[in-house]
Amino acid sequence: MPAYRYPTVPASEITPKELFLSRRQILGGAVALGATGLAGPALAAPLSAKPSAFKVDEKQTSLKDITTYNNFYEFGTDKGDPAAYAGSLTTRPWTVKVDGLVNKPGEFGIDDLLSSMPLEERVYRMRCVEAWSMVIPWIGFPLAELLNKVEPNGSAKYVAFETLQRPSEMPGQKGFLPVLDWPYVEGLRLDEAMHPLAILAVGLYGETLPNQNGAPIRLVVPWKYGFKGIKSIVRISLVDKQPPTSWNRQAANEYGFYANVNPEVDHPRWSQATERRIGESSFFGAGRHKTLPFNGYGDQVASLYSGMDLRVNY
Ligand SMILES: Nc1nc2c(c(=O)[nH]1)N[C@H]1C(S)=C(S)[C@@H](COP(=O)(O)O)O[C@H]1N2
Ligand SMILES: [Mo]
Repeated sequence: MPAYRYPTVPASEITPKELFLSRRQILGGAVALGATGLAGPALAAPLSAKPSAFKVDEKQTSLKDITTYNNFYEFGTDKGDPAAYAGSLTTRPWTVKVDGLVNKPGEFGIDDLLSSMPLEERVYRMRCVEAWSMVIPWIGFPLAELLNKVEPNGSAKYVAFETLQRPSEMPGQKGFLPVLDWPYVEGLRLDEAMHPLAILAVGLYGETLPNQNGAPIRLVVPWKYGFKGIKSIVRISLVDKQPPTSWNRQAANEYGFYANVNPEVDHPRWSQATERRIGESSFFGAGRHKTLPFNGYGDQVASLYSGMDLRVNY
């Protein structure tokens, strides 16, 4: 594996999308020709989607930042690792198995999902538990659309998600001392999963999802910390008990099952009151954004948690 890193670019440099896309194509072409031998981002294909009313009115993070500053530990723990190493992930053929407490379990091919699901653009804030954030124009469809197809039965209470396990293409899964137990797993309560804001994303910025962002299909739950947004999903199971989740298993006192964005509950090692918006400058704390309860989606989701003590059920 070449120790390739994206060159550091000053935060002040803003690359217009077209220019950046053509650079990706040049990079992709170089990889195809074997000229460099570097793993690079996969070539993206255009994906059309209806605009939607789910759209935050804030400056969108650049495509370059969204695709070069990532958390995807299957490819390494540095922010640049996924962009450097995920290019070789094979994302076709790809099926998502949906099973468990349902009347009609099924396996869904990714291209069938892309052509049959109502694709919408959703411009959401994303707030990582590490106190940085982005604004991302996703393309996706409501998770509820897929769950309704399989008809959860009366005993289904939670939804469990699982990422691909393929150490031959995911160098982070081969480690001698793995950071996480693989495969990466996540979960939602069924009513959270059915909420219209919860989507399965298959693209961003008008194109199919770059591998480093969780190709070909990943979860986006904008009112929760970013680690709930499990990438490269191969299985979704309806279950009756709260399923284990990767970061909670790794450090239960630091990462809860619910993980709703909450500026009043600090991480044991840092404050969650503010966040650094990627692509914006901030010197000694100036220029940081205030973190909003439920990441700003409280009007839409707070009722899911009425009666729950969110300081306990973090
Ligand atoms: N399978 C898997 N999914 C994952 C992760 C991961 O390491 N593996 N990281 C999570 C974390 S911590 C964050 S913040 C988001 C980052 O998504 P992005 O790289 O598309 O911004 O993906 C989440 N999904
Ligand atoms: Mo994160």
